[in-house]
Amino acid sequence: MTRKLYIRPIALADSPQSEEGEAVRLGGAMVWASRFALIVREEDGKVVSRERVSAAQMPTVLAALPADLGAMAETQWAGLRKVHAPIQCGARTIRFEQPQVMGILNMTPDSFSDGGKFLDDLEIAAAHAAAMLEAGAAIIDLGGESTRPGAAAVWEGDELKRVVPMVERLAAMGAAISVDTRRPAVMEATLAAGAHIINDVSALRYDPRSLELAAGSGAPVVLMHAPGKADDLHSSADFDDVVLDVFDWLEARRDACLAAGIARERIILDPGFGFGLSLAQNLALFNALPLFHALGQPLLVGVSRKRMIGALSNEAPAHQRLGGSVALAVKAMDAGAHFLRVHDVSDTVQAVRVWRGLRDAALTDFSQLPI
Ligand code: 7PJ
Repeated sequence: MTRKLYIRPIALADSPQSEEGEAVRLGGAMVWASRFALIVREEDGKVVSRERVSAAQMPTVLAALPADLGAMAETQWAGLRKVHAPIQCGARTIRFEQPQVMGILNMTPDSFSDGGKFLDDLEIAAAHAAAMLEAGAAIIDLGGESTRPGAAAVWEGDELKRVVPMVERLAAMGAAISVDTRRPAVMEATLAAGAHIINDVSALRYDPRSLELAAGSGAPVVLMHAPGKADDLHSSADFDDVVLDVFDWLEARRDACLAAGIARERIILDPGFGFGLSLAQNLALFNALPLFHALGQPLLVGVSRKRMIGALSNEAPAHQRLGGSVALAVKAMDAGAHFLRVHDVSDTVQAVRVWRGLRDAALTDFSQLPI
């Protein structure tokens, strides 16, 4: 790695009328930023400089950078301001100007928060999915393999048996469907059965055939960061700087996917909360979410009921983490996240609607601001 530069938004606003003067819109979301940290780090991973730059100053500052950093900076500056084209999931169009809720449907015996509930009864699972759609979920994320720490790997045949019939049911309901899987055979079978999006917590690393399959399928893909090898998603990593290392990692995976023929408009990125990260690392990464817009892709955040919430709330068990999940969903929206992957759809959709109402008001009423 050579010297690298990062543009991290540090002053966010709810409208372009920021008190700091000019603000730019992040990732086409209802989120603006008026001030940025320009961070440079050397090949050895050490950050060597940080400079604050306002949105208004940015073009001048970028033009004055040395050539090696200048090109990187221009790419990130364009990435931060990129408006993402909608994605098509069958008859449904998913747009990015407001946060979209992805409802989790686990067909697993051992998921940490709802394991076993839906496995044996397709009717109960289908009713739960229908309720999530009714409550306003834009996408149903169907999983047949638990990726919680210590979960046993499932046999591919079992995973197929768990998810394919459910995909057929969801497709018949007209749902937009993503499938949370690391296996190309499961990707292929579920896409054939009517699924639309591949959600791979190994970012298409678990099986080398996944890249080719995903490229050939034309389906949008969610690439999630997980440290370590693709078959041990919870091994902890030795980061120089968790935020910048995850950024570089996602950028490299995105570029590997582009090289394999996956279209840029079909790549969604996810920092991978909870996977191999300490509480401090999860929190640092979460606070740095706005930086990830610089990659120029839609962002997905999955923190629902995760352990970091328990760790901050007297070890509340998974089913008592709604308040923390909604608090983090709101923070993710403030950071411009495009997708929220959640268990509690109706509560999260309500939070999205209230958040959206506040943003609409901020965009239309400037009468209280100083001139
Ligand atoms: C995530 C996921 C996540 C994406 C899981 C759990 C563990 N996919 N699959 N992002 N987490 N894209 O739900 O707690 O954070 S499984």
